[in-house]
Amino acid sequence: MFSEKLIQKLKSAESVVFFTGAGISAESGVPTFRGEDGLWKKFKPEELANFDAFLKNTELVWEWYKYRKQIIANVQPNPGHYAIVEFEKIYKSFAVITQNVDNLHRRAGSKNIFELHGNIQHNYCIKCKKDFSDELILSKTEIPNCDVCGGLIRPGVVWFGEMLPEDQWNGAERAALSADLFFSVGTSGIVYPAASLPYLAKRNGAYIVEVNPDPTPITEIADEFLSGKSGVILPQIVKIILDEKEN
Ligand code: BV8
Ligand code: ZN
Repeated sequence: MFSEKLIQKLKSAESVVFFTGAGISAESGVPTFRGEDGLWKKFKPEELANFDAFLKNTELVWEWYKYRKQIIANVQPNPGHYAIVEFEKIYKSFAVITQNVDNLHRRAGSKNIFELHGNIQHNYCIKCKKDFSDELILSKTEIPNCDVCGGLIRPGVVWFGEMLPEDQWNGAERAALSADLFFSVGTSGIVYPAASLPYLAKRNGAYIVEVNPDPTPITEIADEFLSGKSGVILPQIVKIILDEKEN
């Protein structure tokens, strides 16, 4: 199922990076953004995932995020997330760069994670930046306000038009530049600057492996396109590496 070249790369790689999108959480039951069951089928990203929309339709935007928080609170990591945890044990230089805000990589046990678009289980006051837990947010029906300064509380995710957290972006860029094996898993490669990372890694000599049921813009530069579900394909790759190590 896998090319000799990929097997060689798996054996010789020193620094491995996984760049993930909503597709890796699909098998956990988390709807993707642009797929058939896409979250944005009902809503448009510009209507919801941006700060102006939040100020204009605070009630609607909070409703959408509470709906997504409930989903996330009731799902588990899937074999794709756990396979990536195994990769981290095998390769001494390793990073997960995720666009996902669902915290599933951390819950699966991944350690070196760069969360480019924040984390839906975080919330903070837009005025004084105080952090607020989901328990408090989900216990309220009305729009949540800060108990210190009265400011409006927002979800801790990066919206369109907002800068990515600098430390996360810088770490992700450094990891992409140093990778000799770069997996792009479950992302449509549409959202920037995140989607520029596979191109950056490629330019720096990384071997690019894409895992996705469908081709994406990234497929053009991928050295390998493994068409299928990450929850099926990634555990198969881990098995190959472990078998190779035994022989
Ligand atoms: C910024 C958090 C600027 C919130 C998200 C025109 C051209 C280029 C860029 C732009 C442009 N106009 C505007 C921009 C910039 C904009 C952008 O890129 N827009 C796009 C839509 C064109 N980007 C930004 O605004 C970013 N900020 O640029 O700042 C700036 C500069 C200077 C100074 C100030 C500001 C911020 C972007 C962050 C937006 N936040 N989410 C929330 O989640 O609510 S984006 C959102 O999309 C999620 O984070 C998601 O992760 C991300 C990417 O989506 P994917 O993960 O790829 O998911 P998708 O559904 O699309 O695809 C799923 C894939 O999985 C599919 O391919 C499917 O086939 C596959 N799949 C399905 N099942 C499986 C599977 N794969 C494997 N296994 C399976 N089982
Ligand atoms: Zn406050």
